[in-house]
Order: sequence, then C-alpha cells, then structure tokens
Amino acid sequence: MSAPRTPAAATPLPAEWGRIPLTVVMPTYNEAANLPTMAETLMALPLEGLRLLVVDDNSPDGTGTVAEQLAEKYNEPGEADEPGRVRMGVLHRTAKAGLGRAYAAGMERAVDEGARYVLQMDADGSHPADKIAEMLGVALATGADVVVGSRYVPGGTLSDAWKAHRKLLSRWANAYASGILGTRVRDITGGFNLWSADALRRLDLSSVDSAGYSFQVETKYRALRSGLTVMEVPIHFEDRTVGESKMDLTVQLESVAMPWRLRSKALRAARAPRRAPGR
Ligand SMILES: Nc1nc2c(ncn2[C@@H]2O[C@H](COP(=O)(O)OP(=O)(O)OP(=O)(O)O)[C@@H](O)[C@H]2O)c(=O)[nH]1
Ligand SMILES: [Mg+2]
Repeated sequence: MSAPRTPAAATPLPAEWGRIPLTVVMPTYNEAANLPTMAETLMALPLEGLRLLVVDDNSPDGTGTVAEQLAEKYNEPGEADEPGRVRMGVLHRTAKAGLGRAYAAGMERAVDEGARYVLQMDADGSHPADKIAEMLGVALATGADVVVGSRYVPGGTLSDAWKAHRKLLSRWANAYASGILGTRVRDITGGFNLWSADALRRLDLSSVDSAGYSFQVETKYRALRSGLTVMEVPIHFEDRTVGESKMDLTVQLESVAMPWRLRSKALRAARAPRRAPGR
C-alpha cells in the first residue's frame, strides 16, 4: 500500500525577506463581520514586515469603528505617532466612491508611508492569505514588478460554491478584457495582486480612470504598457460566506466599457505625432 500523500510544506522565506515592508491594502464597505478574522489571519502570518491598511468608505455597518478597534488591539502603544511603523492603519473616506478609488487612495498612502511592496486583498475571505509569502518570494526572486494571484493559470482553482454559470461568466470576463486589450495575463480581472512600490510610482495611481472593479484591469494593462514585468502564481479563490457582494450594475457597465476605452486611448497615443526634441 502506498503512503498517504501530504501536501508539500511551503518553503519559508529567508528571514530578511520576511522583514521587508509590505502593506496589505484592503478596501472595505460593510465588512464588519469579516474584518476581525481577516486581521487576525494576516497578523498571525510569519511576515514581520507585513502591515494592514484598511480603506473604509464610511460603511453604514460600522466597519470603520471595528477597524479602529482592531488597530488598537494590534498596534503597540505609541506606534500610532509613526504611521509607517504601525501594524494596522485605517484610512477613512467620507462616502462610497468605488473599489478603484479606494485602492488608488490606499495604495498611494502605503507607498508614501514606506512600503516596498503593496498587496491588494478583498476583505471577504476570498483571497488566500497563506499565498502572500510565496507571492513576495516570487517578486523578490525574479524581480517581477507585479505578481498576480491567479485563478486561471494551471493549479489555480475556483470555489466549489460557484455554480457553472458563474465560473463561465468569470472566465468570459477575463477573456473579454484580455482579448480586447491583447494581453496574455490569464487573470486580468483578479483582485489579489502584489505590486512593487517602484511599479506603483511609475503607474501614477492618481491618473487611473476606473472608479470600480475595472481598476484591476486598467492597472495591469498600464503596467504591461509601461514595460513592467507581470507574473502569475496559482491561487484557490473562495466564495464569500459572510456579507454581501458590492458588485452593482454601474460597476458592471464600467467593466464592460473600460477595455474599449483603454484600447482607444492607447491607439490615440500611438497615432499622436511625436514631438521633436527641444520643441
Ligand atoms: N472602500 C470600498 N470598498 C469596496 C467598495 N466596493 C467594494 N469594496 C470592497 O472590495 C472588496 C471586493 O468586493 P466584493 O463585493 O467582495 O466583490 P466581489 O468579490 O467581486 O463579489 P463577491 O464575489 O460577491 O464577493 C470587498 O472587500 C468590499 O468590501 C467601495 O466602493 N469602497
Ligand atoms: Mg468578494
């Protein structure tokens, strides 16, 4: 009889890599029931340099207050005076302005406060926290500017809770955006992405057009066009079990239109006459 198979233990990162300042930026809107578990999971990771920055759009369910209480729990007294050192910070925004706007503000803040890497992560438990070390390791070992936690490279999987039509829709949305934009990123719509701070500075987040979920597509497309290296590592994507999706019709329409807008913008830029030097 053959021995039972055990999953290979993940290779730990070299200790100095684990100390590299990495900020997880987590946008929240009505995630009060999910946030304590998310924070606990992240704070328990063997990554000394990891910080969490919650970006809350004044959630009616009090997520902002929950986030402040958690920050108090996880921060050492006195750390709050030095924003770049705290283990957990909260960026409060006045009203719901979309996932893309929340990310742009949070990622800019993270870079300003000294992060060398910034990770985008949802607050609903869909993204696997135990993959963060691997994604950081890939970025550091290969020099990649962006590491995508990908559902659609070999080894990537989707929650069994997703019905066939939802899986198909997600695949179709990826193929749609990638096809229009001519990119080879398999999970261009994915929201679990690690960015180097240098890449984010080159991207100029303040000029990103997307207010909603198309932020994910726009930022990856911009990265590719500016010659940044994008790599993908497989992840398992879980379905949210608590709380509600924030995906509404406006957000969906923006996501349908955005690839076309990005493509025509790129074509216009390519056709624009180049200025001669010195003019
Ligand atoms: N700050 C902020 N966060 C948002 C906004 N819209 C969505 N979010 C957050 O962005 C993350 C992703 O949103 P979800 O509603 O889970 O979107 P989704 O993953 O496409 O949908 P589900 O699969 O149904 O969960 C969650 O952490 C949300 O709380 C927003 O307008 N502002
Ligand atoms: Mg979700």
